[in-house]
Amino acid sequence: MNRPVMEGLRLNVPAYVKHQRLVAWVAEIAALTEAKDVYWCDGSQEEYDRLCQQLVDAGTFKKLNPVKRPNSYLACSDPSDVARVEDRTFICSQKKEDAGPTNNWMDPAQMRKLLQTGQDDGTPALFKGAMKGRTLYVVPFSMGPIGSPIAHIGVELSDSPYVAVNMRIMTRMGRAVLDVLGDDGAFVPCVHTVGAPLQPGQADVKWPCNATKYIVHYPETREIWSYGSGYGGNALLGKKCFALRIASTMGRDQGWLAEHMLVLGVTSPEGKKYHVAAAFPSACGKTNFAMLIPPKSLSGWKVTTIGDDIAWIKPHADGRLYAINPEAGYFGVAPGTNTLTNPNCMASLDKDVIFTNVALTDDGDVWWEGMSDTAPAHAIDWQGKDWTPEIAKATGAKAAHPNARFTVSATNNPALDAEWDNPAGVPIDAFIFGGRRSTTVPLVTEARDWVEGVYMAATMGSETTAAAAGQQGVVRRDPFAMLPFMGYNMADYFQHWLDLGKKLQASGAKLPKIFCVNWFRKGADGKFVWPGYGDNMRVLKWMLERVEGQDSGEMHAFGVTPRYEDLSWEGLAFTREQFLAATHIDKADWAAELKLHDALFEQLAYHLPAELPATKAKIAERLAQE
Ligand code: SAT
Ligand code: MN
Repeated sequence: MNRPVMEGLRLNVPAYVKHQRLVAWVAEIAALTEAKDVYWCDGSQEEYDRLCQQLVDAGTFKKLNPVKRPNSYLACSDPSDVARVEDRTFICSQKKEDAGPTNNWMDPAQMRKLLQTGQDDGTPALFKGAMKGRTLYVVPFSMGPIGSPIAHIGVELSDSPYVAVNMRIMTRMGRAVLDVLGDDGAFVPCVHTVGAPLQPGQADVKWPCNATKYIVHYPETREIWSYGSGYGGNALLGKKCFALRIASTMGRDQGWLAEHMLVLGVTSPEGKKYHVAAAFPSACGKTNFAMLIPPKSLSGWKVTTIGDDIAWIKPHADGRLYAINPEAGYFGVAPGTNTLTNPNCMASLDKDVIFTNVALTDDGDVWWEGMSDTAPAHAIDWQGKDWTPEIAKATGAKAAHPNARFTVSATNNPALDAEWDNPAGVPIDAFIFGGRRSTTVPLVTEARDWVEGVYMAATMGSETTAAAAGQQGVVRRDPFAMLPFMGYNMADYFQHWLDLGKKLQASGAKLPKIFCVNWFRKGADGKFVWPGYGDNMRVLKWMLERVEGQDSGEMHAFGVTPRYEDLSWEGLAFTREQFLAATHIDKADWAAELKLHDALFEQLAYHLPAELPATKAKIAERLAQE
């Protein structure tokens, strides 16, 4: 089947590939992008090692000291390509209203001209010739256990070997996926280019990318086209693009949920197992929470990880919601991670890791801010410059970029849940929604019912982080922690959650409880009031007691909160005053907060479910009476 597409280009289709539509599509993209050649990833260890060596030879990867960090690499990106680009991310539905006011939208016909076919004024399409001088990697991947009825398959065509090796860690990738696809299986086509074609004789750079970036989704045809970036969620298209934006539209159409949630298992001292799904915005501690180690005084409790970023959640015949982690690895934030904040994560990073944008130490290992109390006396920072604590003090230079990441297989995690790979998923007992808020939002609140829970999740706010390009630390509404990841109209998504709740309730099932948390409140001294990390187990334990029907806590304007005596304080010096600082509800702050909810509802007026403003009115009324 090695038929030439263009002069000199062969498709190199392996004999095991039986899917003619896939082959035809690869041929079409290879012709459009004028790739130098085509390579089909089989997902083997041998292939991974070979591609990593190739990246070392190209200068993209630095192999780390094999004694200190076996089989691990460091990549440093172009300084302009360090995070997701939300303002360059588009949902190109046929109708603008279906993308909704929280997404960038362009007419799909217009976008196709811009990316694929060329514009009316003769401007060539961005993808035309975009892979010149580069290999096109065919990366077949499964989101979810291979062959699982809940899993879905994608194929990413990328000119980045960095993407190919990261995809091998982050997804189930390779030949086994094509075997499941057979000769006519459905897959989500994902096209990715760094947008840096090479002319004959032109030397490559370490991190090719383009100042122009487009991260484009066509929800109706379930296609992804990504141009110009090689970083994270912009380029590893199985993650945010497929598993959240495209999957959320699949979930809307098919009656399930694709959520920006970690999923954890928690086992009580009595041996009862619960499962909790928790939504937090990017870089707000999902990985830490999913790998939590309880404090000594609660050591009878055990937390295990099912997923750290994304959950696909489907209603089961038994009336409950079951969740799987569609991913197979973690793409987590390195800075701030250490043996105290997340020992399980640190242990996961002992070997077989790809680090991106952390610092290189003189002994060939990695370092990042917050990894240890004492910084190395000298390192090479993520931009390749000399770094010392003195330089940092004088210039503020960071050794690692604040959005520096590690890519590591889930199987490296010592706290991995035994069920993490179960194709049936795990039944969810509680949902948690949390933002990063220095003020206003109390430590934990339980919604009175599903509708109030949806209200709390829909109106959630969070301070922006380095995970996305743009200003940091500003509060924005981030409904369900899905603002950057919604594949359709946000108001329709709220309706989808309400409908699902109604449907489950009608079946007589016990709905998961919904909680809202804030680990990030600060005191007058500017320091976090709540210790967080392992001590979050104290809050989690209270939630599970509530799931068990315990009458602990008190009702207030938004729902139920624990009293001081409702949490276990053994082993932690945390006074009533501190508890009050973490939990108090300030009327004036909340009056201002509710105005922001109004502003959100105004923005989302089209199709906004009437239940939400009605819930707001009730909350405002209760608040006034308090
Ligand atoms: O770059 S990613 O989108 O994968 C990370 C994140 O923002 O959560
Ligand atoms: Mn995320």
